[in-house]
Amino acid sequence: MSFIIINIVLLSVRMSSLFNNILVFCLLLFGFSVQADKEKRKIEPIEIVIQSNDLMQYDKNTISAEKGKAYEIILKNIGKLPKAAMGHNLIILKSGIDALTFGQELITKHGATLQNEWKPVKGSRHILAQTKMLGPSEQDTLKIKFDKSGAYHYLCSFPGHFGQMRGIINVK
Ligand SMILES: [Cu+2]
Repeated sequence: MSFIIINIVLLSVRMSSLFNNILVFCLLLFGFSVQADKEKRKIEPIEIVIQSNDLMQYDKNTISAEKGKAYEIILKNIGKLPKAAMGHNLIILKSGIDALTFGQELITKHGATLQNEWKPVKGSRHILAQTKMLGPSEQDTLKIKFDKSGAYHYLCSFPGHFGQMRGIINVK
């Protein structure tokens, strides 16, 4: 009889130590997932959506950003007109480059042509990042990090659009 009792006690001790192990394991797992969550949050890029439309407009002309953070800047063309008539892109210039001046020199100096969809192929030293030329309902994403503070101008390089399709990203 006492042998059975001892056995039961031993079994329950074993069970409780097994339970403890499971508990510790669960706590560790929870700890790891919290940590992983934190790290994921840290590296997740900040999303900025800019829309372009058939009225030759961006929906944002001023954007604030922070130095050193990762951004995903998404251009969405919500227009309906064909690309050949009302295409839009987003060209972010390097800090200190003026969008109006760059826009005026797109064709004469920076190599934008109908054949290359108005991409300023000779102006790359002035450009930080650029999307492709978008037709109706298309979108393109720029993954970008600003490594110094300042004003970064942006514009659309479709002929004549830079007059109103431009803006500034203020990075601090
Ligand atoms: Cu445009």
